[in-house]
Order: sequence, then structure tokens, then C-alpha cells
Amino acid sequence: MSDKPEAAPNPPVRLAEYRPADYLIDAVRLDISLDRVATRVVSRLELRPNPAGIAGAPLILDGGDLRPFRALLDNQALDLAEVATPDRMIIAHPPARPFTLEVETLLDPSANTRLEGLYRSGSTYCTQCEAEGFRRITYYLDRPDAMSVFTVRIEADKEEAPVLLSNGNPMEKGDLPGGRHYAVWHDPFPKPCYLFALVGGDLGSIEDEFETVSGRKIKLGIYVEKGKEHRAHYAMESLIHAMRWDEFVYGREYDLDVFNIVAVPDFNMGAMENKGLNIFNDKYILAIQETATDGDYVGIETVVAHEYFHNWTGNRITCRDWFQLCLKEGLTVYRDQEFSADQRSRAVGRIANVRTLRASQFPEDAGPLAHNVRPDAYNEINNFYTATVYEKGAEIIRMLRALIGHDAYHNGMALYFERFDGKAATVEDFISCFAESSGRDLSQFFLWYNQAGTPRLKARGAYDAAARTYTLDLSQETPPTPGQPDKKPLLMPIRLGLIGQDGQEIPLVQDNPTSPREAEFGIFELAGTERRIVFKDVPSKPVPSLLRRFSTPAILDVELSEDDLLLLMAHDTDPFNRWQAAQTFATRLMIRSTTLIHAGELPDFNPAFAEALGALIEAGAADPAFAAQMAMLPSESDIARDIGSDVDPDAIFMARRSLRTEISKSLGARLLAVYERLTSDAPFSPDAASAGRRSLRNACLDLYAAGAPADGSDIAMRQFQLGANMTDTMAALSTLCAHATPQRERALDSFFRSHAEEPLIVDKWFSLQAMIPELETLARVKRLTHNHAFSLTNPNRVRALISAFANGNPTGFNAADGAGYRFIAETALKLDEINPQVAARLLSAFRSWRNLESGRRQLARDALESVAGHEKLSPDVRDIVARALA
Ligand code: B3K
Ligand code: ZN
Repeated sequence: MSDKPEAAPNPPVRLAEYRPADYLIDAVRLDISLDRVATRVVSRLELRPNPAGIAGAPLILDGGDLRPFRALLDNQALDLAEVATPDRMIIAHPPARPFTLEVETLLDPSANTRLEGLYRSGSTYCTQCEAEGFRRITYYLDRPDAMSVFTVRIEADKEEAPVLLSNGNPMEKGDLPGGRHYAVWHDPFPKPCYLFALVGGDLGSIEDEFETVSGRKIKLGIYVEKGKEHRAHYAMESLIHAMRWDEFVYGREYDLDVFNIVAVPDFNMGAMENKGLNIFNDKYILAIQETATDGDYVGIETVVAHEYFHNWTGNRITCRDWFQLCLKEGLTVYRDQEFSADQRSRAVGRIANVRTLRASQFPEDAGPLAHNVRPDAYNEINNFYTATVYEKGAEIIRMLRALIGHDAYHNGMALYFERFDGKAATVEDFISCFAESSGRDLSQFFLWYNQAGTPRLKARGAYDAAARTYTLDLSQETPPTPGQPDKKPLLMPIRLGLIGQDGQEIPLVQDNPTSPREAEFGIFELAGTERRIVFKDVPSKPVPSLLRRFSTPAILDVELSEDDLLLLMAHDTDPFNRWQAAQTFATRLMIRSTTLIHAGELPDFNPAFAEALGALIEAGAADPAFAAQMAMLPSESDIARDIGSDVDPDAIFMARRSLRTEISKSLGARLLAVYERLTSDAPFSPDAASAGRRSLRNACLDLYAAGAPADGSDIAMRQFQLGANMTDTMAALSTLCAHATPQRERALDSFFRSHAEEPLIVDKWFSLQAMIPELETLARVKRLTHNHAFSLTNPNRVRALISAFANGNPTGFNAADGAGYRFIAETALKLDEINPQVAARLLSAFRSWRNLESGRRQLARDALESVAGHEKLSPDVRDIVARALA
């Protein structure tokens, strides 16, 4: 971190201005001598003019706050004052032939609180280079299309860092005088520098072996803080499952002799896919039943798979430039979602994906931070690792697969791997493979990458009893987003079915089907603004089941009566839409109640809905995880998003609480009976079936407590005291937190006392408290920032306490006096001096501020403006607030 004020903002980087680098780096040799405050880096680059670049152009290397010590071109010393600043090295007239550049820099990893480049997490040295962190280690062409072969020699004090790791395969190691030692690693696969990684430390590890489909034996290692090795086994199992799955489903074999994972406690995001050396936030590695919830286990399985899958989608084929980020991220998220769906319940997996998409991507798309899945300009690339690039990016792949079918999808992927292996590709390159494999023109489909905003899909149906026809009129519209006033129609795969009044699926018969996929899979395409489909031989008035499996990420507007919704809840053959019908019903009730409460009237309720829900919960034995999803009503943020404007978070909170109370009162003992029935004293197992049982049982308790707080809290307290496993303990504590009872504080205190030395568990304790929907919570959160277990320098702590308050406590963050907004703005400013990426991410909690009612809108604007007016902002924070206020 430098003390100087940040320079004026650079002009945005634009996709349209991409051009190849003027030089190529064929090979890199790094010699890194680790030291807490004075790490020496010698980089030796083998360069040559790029035939695709401008001949005779200057060589411009990126740097970030660097301290250069010497630079030699073909072994001739350069005048540093002439060629280098902390942020750049410029060789005005490099030779027009291959040459070498050797540069020495000195780093202070202990002072690096941004957690970008080389830093220390605890006593471990580690790196994070994506997107532009490598330039904080040495001068380089820090762009993903500059691919090179890396050889890395690491040297360190042997006692301080007995483990020395980098990318690729281990080549050599040995002792040195003075208690030091070294290791040499070589990665034969050319890669961009954002995939470089290095680790040095005194770590424990577990090992395993994976035999690939062709019989090669891969050494697997997971490195963790000493004493935590026994918590890494689930991650290892997940890794092995992921490796097998990628061979089986995508034909992708692992390519190096070793694959290592290192878990560190200080990390800006979930994990990083560095070639052969993934570095993880330890939250996504460490799990035993005493410390991890079922949700944590799912997270580990998903993130371990995601990073592993990047080996092919991201590393072997990388991005030409950062605009193509979704090329690796959207595709890899889709791959990890499919992997998880194959490990667990597919329906529950899909529901979870859609919940995330709606909770994080839809609001982004509907607010001032909306951007294309492939943006065309950015000020700060780190602010584009968004739900839009990741989750909507994954939805695009899922739609592609639905449109062209299994065979064309997998043939297209095979073509992509064959044609672009070892290259830095674009989204156009990728899509061209599917155009070829399917024989289709995908140019309209491509709009999904270039047009922001969530489309509205409107459906109106009419039944003609005499003609026995059902006419479905579909139409689409995408509202304007910043910089994109006019939208074109998108190509949407619409998976649908018709359900008869008897609950039976009605066959889809048409005179002129547009594609064979319509009759066979019920996948219809909407390409224009409107389409009319006429179904024949329909015996009675059907209820349409649209967007099955959420086949297009759109907002669906369909006229369904409450009876229609009850029919779908009970009989739809598509489990996703059974869940969706329940969510739609609950949303309607809550929106109506919000309006009533706002007008000083009593909230609305419909006992038939509670009855239907009760029946589904009771019948949930077959798939308890699915039934648990049914029991979880849409969140306050879901309702706020659906209301869309003039949002009053207090009225929404009351509407939701009232609905849960009424459901609980009408189901009462029936919920408790399910809770009792699902109680088990079998030994803990994190498998999907056991986790599903726990989730339904805990959902029943939570819903029951909504209408019977005293009794519910007593049961929760007993469950808490039993402490069978972290899932049940946390669920009990969470139920206790929803009600202001004396047990709550007792349970919270005892939880902290038992786990004060386990940061990842204390994080859960922070989060639960930050989300308590009471006026006093802000004071509680402020008090907790002084707890010795809290620290602004650790991103997990910040996310657990501060972000949980900003994103998980709508009435607290949006308190009518603006205190929540001010607290987040002030905290983000403090954080900006420590870690700009985490600060900018925190401020994205303001992404929906324009949708608030006028009083809060003004207060939120004031808070954002107070940040914007600050004289010393990082580019990260400056970019977020400028876009939020624009
Ligand atoms: N590729 C990394 C994310 C890097 C974020 C940089 N700000 C993790 C992932 O998506 O797999
Ligand atoms: Zn990723």
C-alpha cells in the first residue's frame, strides 16, 4: 500500500481496442528467495518480437508498486532511472531479434495486506495473481494472451518454510548453507502469468494417488496448517471424484505428474486455479463434522471441482483478454454445477443454482452495476468477477446445451479442446465450435453475451374447448440497462409442458413443429419478440408449466390462478417447477401483504397454501432435501426484487414474518411430527441423503418456531445442547437467533466459548448475529468488530460479519435512519486502505439502492456520495461508487 494519493483514473480499457502484444515471452525463469520483509525476485525473460505485433515498438512491461534493483538486457545493465517506475518498465528500442531481459526486484510480503501478488497468510508465503497480481512480483506482460513456459527456483529458510511449491512438476531440491534450502519447479505447459503460484511454509499435508484413464499415476497433495490434516479428507475425496468425472463426462485427463492444493486462512475469494497448484481459502478445504455444516461440505465439493475443472477450461485454453472472462468462468461454473448435480439431487442442485442466480445476478442486472456477460469496457477488472460473468455465464452454456442437444454440445466441446488447446481464445472461438457441431447459425444466440439485463418472458394461454386446442402466446422484452437503451430479442430455449386438471401430463401435439426437440423434449424456441404455439388434442383446460428447470434466465410473467399453482405444486412432473409454483404462491401472498401493511392494514394469508405445503413436507420422505427447499420461503431480498421499486424493507420483513407465522400456526404439530420422525442417532455422514434429512428436519423446526417461538426455542435449545454435529448445532442456533428469547444469548455465549479458537466457526457466530433482524443489531455488529477474533485484514472475517450484515440483514442495512448505510460506507473506507478488492466488493451491497422508497434512497445516495467524495480511493472502490451513482 502506498501513501501517495492515487493518480487520476486511467481511461477505461476497451474490448474494441484489443491488439496483440508486440513481444512474446517464450520462457521465464524466476529465482525467488523468500524473506519476510525482503524477498528477492530475479526474473529472466526470453523475449522476441511478436510477428503479429508492431515491428520496432517499445517493450512495455507492467509493474505494480515495484522496487527494481537492476535490469539487464542481453546481460548489459540498463539505467533504471531511465527505464523503470514502480508501475512500468519501458525499453524504448529493444532488439529486433530474440533477447533476454533480467530484472531484480525486492518485495515485502509482510506488508502486503491487499492479498494480491506475494503475501503472507499467517506464517505461510503465498501468491494470488489473477487478474493483475503478477505485476506486483515482477515486471511482465501481465495479460492473459502472453503465454510462457515457467521454471521457478524458490529458496527459503528451511525451518521457516520446509515446504516449497510452485506450478508444474518438481525437478530438483536441496540444502544450502546457512540453514536455507531450495526447490526447482518446471511447468511444461505455456501459461499466462495470472496462473503463476508459489507457496512456502511449514505446512502439514495429506497425500493420495489418482490413476488416469490412460494409466498415468498422479500424486495428489493437500497442504494445510499443521494439525488440521485430518480435516482435508473430504476435499481430497471431492478432488478424486472431480478428476474421474471430467474424464468420464468431458474426456479430459489430467496432464502433470502432481496436483497440489494449499489452503490458507487469508484469501480474497474462494480459491484460485493456478496450474498444478490450486490455492484455496481454507474455508473451502477444511471440514469435519464438528466444524463444518452440510452447506460447507457442498461448498468444498463444488469449489474443489470448479478449480480442478479450470485445468482444461481456463488453463489449457485460456482467455485472450479479460473481456473473455466468462469463457473460462461461465463454462467452469456450468461444469461444476453439472458435476454437483451428478453427485447429489439434480432438482435440488438446480433450485440452489437458481436461488443464487436470482439473489445475486438478477439484482445486478436490474441496477446501476448491470453489465454484459462479456463486458466491452472496464476500469478495474477485479470488479468484473461478478454474478453476471459467473452465474449468468453458466446459464448461457446451459441454454446452448438445451438448444443444440447433448451430442452437438459434447462434439462442440471436443472441437473446442482440440482446436484451441494451448491457446488464448475468445468467446467467438468457443461459440464457433458449436455452430459447427450443430450446423446452426448461433449469431442471435450470441446476443446473450453482449446484451445486459434480465429479459421478461410473457406467456398467455387460451383454451378452446370446442376445438380442443390450447393457444400459447409467448413474448419477450428486455428493459434498458446503463448504456443500452434498446434491446433486441434473444434466442430462448423454453422447456414446457401442459398439466391436465387431473394432474396428468398432456402430450404436446402441434401441426407444424419448428424443431424435433419440441415434441421430444418439450424444448421450444422463442427467437423473435413474439411467438404463438397452438397445441392440438388437448382434452381439457390445461395448466401450463413453463421454463421447466429454469431453461432460460428470464423473469416469467404468466397468469396462473391460486388453484393452478396448487395443481403444479402437487403434480408437475418437473420438480423445479413444483418448487417454483410454491415460491410463486408465497411471493404473491407476501407482495400483497407488503402493500397491505404499508397501508396500515393486516397481512393476507391463504390456508390452502399452508395445507399444500404441509402435504409436501409430510410426503418428503422420498426426497427430503427437495421437501426442505419447498419449506424455505422466498427471502426478503427476493420479495424486494420482485416488487422492484419504492421498496420498503420493513413492510417486506413483516409480510414475510406474518406468512411464516400463519403457516406455522396452521401446520403446528404436523411440523413437529416430521421433525421427530427425521430424528436419527445414526453416526454422522456428510452424504447427500443424510444431509437432505437434516435439512428437512431443521427447516421444519425453524418454520414451527415462527408460530410457536417459546416452544420452538426450547426444542432448538435442546438440539443446540445436544451438539450432535455442526449442521444441527448451527440450525438450532439460527432458529434461536430469530427470536428474542433469553436462551438466544445463552446459546450464543456458550457457542463462542466452545469455539473461540476456531476462526471458521467464529465466522458462523459472527454471521448469525449480523443477520438478527432487530434494531439493536447494528450496535451488536459494531461491538463485535472489537472482539479479539475479528480483524479487518482477514477477508473471511469481514465477509462473515460486515458483508453478512450488508447483504443478509435487509432491515438492518436499510434501517430508516440510514445508520446501516453509513456504517457500511465507513467500514468500506477503512477497508480500502487495507484491501481494495474486499472494500469494493462490500460496496456492491448498494447495487439496488435506486429501487428503495424515497427516504432510504436519499440516505443510501448520501452514503455513496460520502465515499465518492473521499480524496484517497483505490481504483477498485472509485469504479464501484462511480458506476453505482452514475
Ligand atoms: N479465477 C479465480 C478468481 C480470481 C478473482 C480475481 N479477483 C477463482 C475462480 O473463479 O475459480
Ligand atoms: Zn473460476
